[in-house]
Amino acid sequence: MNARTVQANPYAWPFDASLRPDNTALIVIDMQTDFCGKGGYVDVMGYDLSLTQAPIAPIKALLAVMRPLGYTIIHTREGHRPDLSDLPANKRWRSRQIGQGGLGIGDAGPCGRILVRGEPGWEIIPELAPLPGEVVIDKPGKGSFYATDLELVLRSRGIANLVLAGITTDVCVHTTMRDANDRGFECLLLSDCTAATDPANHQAALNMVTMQGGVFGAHAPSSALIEALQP
Ligand code: C5J
Repeated sequence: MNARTVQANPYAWPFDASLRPDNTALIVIDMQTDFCGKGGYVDVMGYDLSLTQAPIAPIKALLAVMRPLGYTIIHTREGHRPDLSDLPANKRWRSRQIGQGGLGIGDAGPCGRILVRGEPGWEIIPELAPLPGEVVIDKPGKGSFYATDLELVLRSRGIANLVLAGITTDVCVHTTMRDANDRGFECLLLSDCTAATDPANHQAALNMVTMQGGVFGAHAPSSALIEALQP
């Protein structure tokens, strides 16, 4: 099999040039209305929605390339049980410190109860809806491994390489990347398929990846990945 790598920063990714559909998954993190839709949690908190909406088109274009090639596609959703039994009190308290009118996680907002499973705001946005057969991981925390079966799914499929997209770069994407890296997965963060509610945090999150020779993996624009995927 031919070696295949992405021109990434700070190294050509993956380290062993083993980019193949059978060992590589794209994970699209938390592209939910609560994080990028009108009336969702990020909107209620008063952040600029255009920032978290920016990755929608690049992710859509990337899915159109990776799906037909047979790459594993995984989606995650951050959310809590309707009875909030999996919502730590400090997470709820902190979320109420910024929302308009004190609205926080579990409270009723314009898109239903914020970050509660089954509510309209918790759904993945229609543009990036999972296709039948794609894996969807429901997570109560910021990282995608904590209290989920993500690692079992990845190991069962023989996945070694993880391509990360979604929002937000500095919170759920970075937590997932760090956790995946500690578990031995080879990670690539896509700079245009991720975003933060603060552009400086997005840039800082990219910079952090490149320290120490690629301390958590590498990052690249999706164009570099798409180029590497060409036959
Ligand atoms: C946040 C996330 N930012 N998906 N969640 O609270 O990054």
